[in-house]
Amino acid sequence: MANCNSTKSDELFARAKEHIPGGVNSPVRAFLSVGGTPRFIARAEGQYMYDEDGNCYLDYIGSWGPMLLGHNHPLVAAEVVKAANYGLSFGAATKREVDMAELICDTVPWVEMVRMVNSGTEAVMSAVRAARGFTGRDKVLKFEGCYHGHADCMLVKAGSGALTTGVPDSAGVPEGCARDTLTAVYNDADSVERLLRENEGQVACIIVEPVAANMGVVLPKEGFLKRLRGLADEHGALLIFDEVITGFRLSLQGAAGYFGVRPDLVTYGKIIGGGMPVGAFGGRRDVMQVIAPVGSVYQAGTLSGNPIAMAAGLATLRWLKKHPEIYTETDRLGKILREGIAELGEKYRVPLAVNGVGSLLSVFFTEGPVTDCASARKADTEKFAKYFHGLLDRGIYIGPSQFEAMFLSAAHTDEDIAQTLEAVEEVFKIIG
Ligand code: HOZ
Repeated sequence: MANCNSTKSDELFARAKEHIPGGVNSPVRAFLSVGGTPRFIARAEGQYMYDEDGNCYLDYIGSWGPMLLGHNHPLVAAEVVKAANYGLSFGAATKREVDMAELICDTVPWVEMVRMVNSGTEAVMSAVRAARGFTGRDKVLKFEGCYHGHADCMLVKAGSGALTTGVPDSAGVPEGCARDTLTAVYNDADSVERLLRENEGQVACIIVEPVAANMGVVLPKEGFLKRLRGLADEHGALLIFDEVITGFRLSLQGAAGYFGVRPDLVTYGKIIGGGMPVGAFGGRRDVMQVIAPVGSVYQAGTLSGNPIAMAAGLATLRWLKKHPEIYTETDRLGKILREGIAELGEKYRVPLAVNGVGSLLSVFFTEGPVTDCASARKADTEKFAKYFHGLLDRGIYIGPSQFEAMFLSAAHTDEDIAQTLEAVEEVFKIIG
């Protein structure tokens, strides 16, 4: 038990709770569903994070996705410092924004135009508005357990922190807003078809995480995404892939490239900002041209295309383009980890469903299979809490919720995976 001392984190958490709701600036961080004190992080390097008490953690959160290159990558950090020397924000057009738009559009052929924003939430909110403006329709169709940020119309049967904290339908969302959000069952295209028929001519878009990663990781069944493409076309709705997590993570062309299904619009965040606050939405030229100042769908932002964020994002994406082997390598390590955990589950009779693809994975404490939100919710969250703390005490840092993903990075090594499996074995011996 290397990492039990949390004196400074305890003190900081007590102070934080006085002036920050729940002591955190994003709910899952509060450790509510696993109990205990959130660790206050002082610095991070490569695959490691260090807290205020000096504990070192092998990190599998990676800032919830952005740190695919590992923490504080020297090339990214150098570009940020270089950019900072020239000014932090201009509120005016810059060359880096053009470079970023060209880089994204050159890499992802179905993204013909792109608009930068400041977060994944903003990207989704704007993409949905664009879809509504383009189609002249109000309703949006999402999936139970998918999380698309915290815009009002997306906080209906939502995943991530909303699921963890038990408020998938948030208070404060006007009834009228929620009424225009239809929710289907992930991996059940028939449920989508039914809703489209019942709301014929009214659905502006189907929005989906092509790999769901906010009810834990849930993979699309064979043919599911293709069927969504067909249904969207058939019913005149746009298909939006929320690739805030999967974009540039599953492949350079994200999940759309990985599964070979083209959306009309795509949302990005996380990796494209290399750790700085960024989001983006893009896609078909005819759809994107509804956005102001060309079209009549308004969207704007003082810090959009911020030069420091663009510098970090460009450095990250350029590195990924130069090192495409990262995708096969993280996939290889992910597979060893997934298979290793599944074997240990069998050995110690811990009922498990291990889902994953590429550098994303989740361990559900249920017999499984986990294919949608209902089956994810069957997981034993108390067992997860014990597992989480067992790993944390052994210096392994995973998301403090059954319904979040584990993220691998280019910095993780075979030794790290072996160390993690040793820790998992020790914990399974106790909780099995
Ligand atoms: N919504 C994020 C997980 N899917 C958590 C963000 C955070 O706490 O930083």
